[in-house]
Amino acid sequence: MEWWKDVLIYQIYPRSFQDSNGDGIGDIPGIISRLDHLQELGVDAIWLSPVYKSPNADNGYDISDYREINPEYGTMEDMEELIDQAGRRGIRILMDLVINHTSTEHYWFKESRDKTSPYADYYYWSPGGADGALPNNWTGFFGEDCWEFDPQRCEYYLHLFARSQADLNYHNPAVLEEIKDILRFWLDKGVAGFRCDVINILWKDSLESSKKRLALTGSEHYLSLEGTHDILRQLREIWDEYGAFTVGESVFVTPQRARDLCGKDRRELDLVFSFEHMECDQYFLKWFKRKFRPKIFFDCLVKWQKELDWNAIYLENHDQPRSIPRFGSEKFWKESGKLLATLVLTLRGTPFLYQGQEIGMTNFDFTRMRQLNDVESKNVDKVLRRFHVPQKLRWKLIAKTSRDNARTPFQWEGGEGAGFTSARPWLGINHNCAAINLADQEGDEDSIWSWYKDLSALRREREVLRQGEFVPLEAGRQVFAYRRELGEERLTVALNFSDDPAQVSLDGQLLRSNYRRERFEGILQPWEAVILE
Ligand code: TEU
Ligand code: CA
Repeated sequence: MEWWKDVLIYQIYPRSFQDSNGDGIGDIPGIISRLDHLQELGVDAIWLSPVYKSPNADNGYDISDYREINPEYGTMEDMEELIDQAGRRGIRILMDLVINHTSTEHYWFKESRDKTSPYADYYYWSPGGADGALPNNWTGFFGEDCWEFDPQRCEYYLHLFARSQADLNYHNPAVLEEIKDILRFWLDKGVAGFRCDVINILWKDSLESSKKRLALTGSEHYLSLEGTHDILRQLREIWDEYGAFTVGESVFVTPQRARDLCGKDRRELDLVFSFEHMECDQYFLKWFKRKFRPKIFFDCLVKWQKELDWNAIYLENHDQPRSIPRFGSEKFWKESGKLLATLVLTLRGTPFLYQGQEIGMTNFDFTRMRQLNDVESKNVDKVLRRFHVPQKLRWKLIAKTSRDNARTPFQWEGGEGAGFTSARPWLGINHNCAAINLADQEGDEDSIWSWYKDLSALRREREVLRQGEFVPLEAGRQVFAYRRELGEERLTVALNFSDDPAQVSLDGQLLRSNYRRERFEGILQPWEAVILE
């Protein structure tokens, strides 16, 4: 059995986890000081969002040096200390591998501005049309043009994300060699693997214009192409040498595309994050929210459980709003927080928790654009403004969907600074930290935190929860029920995604209920989660 099928993984967004030196910014020594918390939760591996040197246009997803630590976060010694200290607790470190693009502050890019430099072809450059037209009609992920003119080289460069994130040109074999060296550099330091950022768009087959689409015009020239698979097969050789684990973030992924990446016969990556279940409360684009319908969500989860042998299970990350207001209920905050915990920790696959999820953190309570930091939110605001969308409506769309919802500082304590910092935090702390914080939940057996710890321990104890087959029982308008089966062992999970009670006909002895009841007689209370043996 591969080790990564047996573990619980926890994502840290370093900027918002723990500040150790009073500058309002989370850092690596801060993470080290909180390793006990992770150990208590039963975390086996940390996915660390980028800590490399970066001008932070996209908070580290714009890397200017892959072999340096962002000084705001600490030093390379701190990083080595983290790998070491985590290792002593049996916690592995996974780095974020962002290799579709680099920051325009990276020296490769600076060199690349000179056509005679050996780095000239490290990026996609194009002179554009005769009349100053852009090289093609593609559109980017962050709602802006994806070409930027560079006055020094007098050409445009491609950037599918922010304008300071230039796409690397893998048609130049030297680029892949650089990446291989970087992988070795980190694997030699003892990291256990990588979360691979937008990994299915590395290869662009041509820069031709294409059919206009509502979003991502041009994507047929880079989505999940053979060239990308070829790159991954080459990187796999290094990963295999070190026994490294990889989980890919792949955009517009279908079950087939996922199997092409991590099917047993292909094994280019070990796992992929799918997005379909995160899109069931939207029309086409995430900015156009629609009412959350549990049935669509359940059907989607069942579909992926069936289509793939092994899934990455998650409900939150640094790009998504928090899960309780989204899939649960703020009115039944505690109950629904525990219910979502039950879902993540009892589906078949490798569970990923995102910092703050274990205490039921909710979305930001900002009221103005000015309070936001996220480059994507800011760009989208600009685009909407261009289309004369009134300010109120712009804010409504952005507030619900902004990535900053998940990026507010961790709420360790109730007081000012929330135990996160003694200074002014880089991004506002939610005022509900007086009510939602770890310190309070630690002393409370009935808290969301205690429930996470309990279920994480149960999962560790019961092999059926880790390795068992998934058998769907009910995916209705309210209730999601399924069984996990391993040999003679059977556990049934029933979840009521509703403010109203629900009746189910399931048998078995009650093992857990988030209503702390003694017996279960077939009625699920609002947002009740039960596990039956
Ligand atoms: O995300 C890629 C991605 O698909 C999301 O950014 C998504 O497109 C976005 O939220 C728009 O809805 C990865 C990282 O997770 C993200 O933080 C980075 O900004 C992005 O890549 C660029 O590196
Ligand atoms: Ca700091």
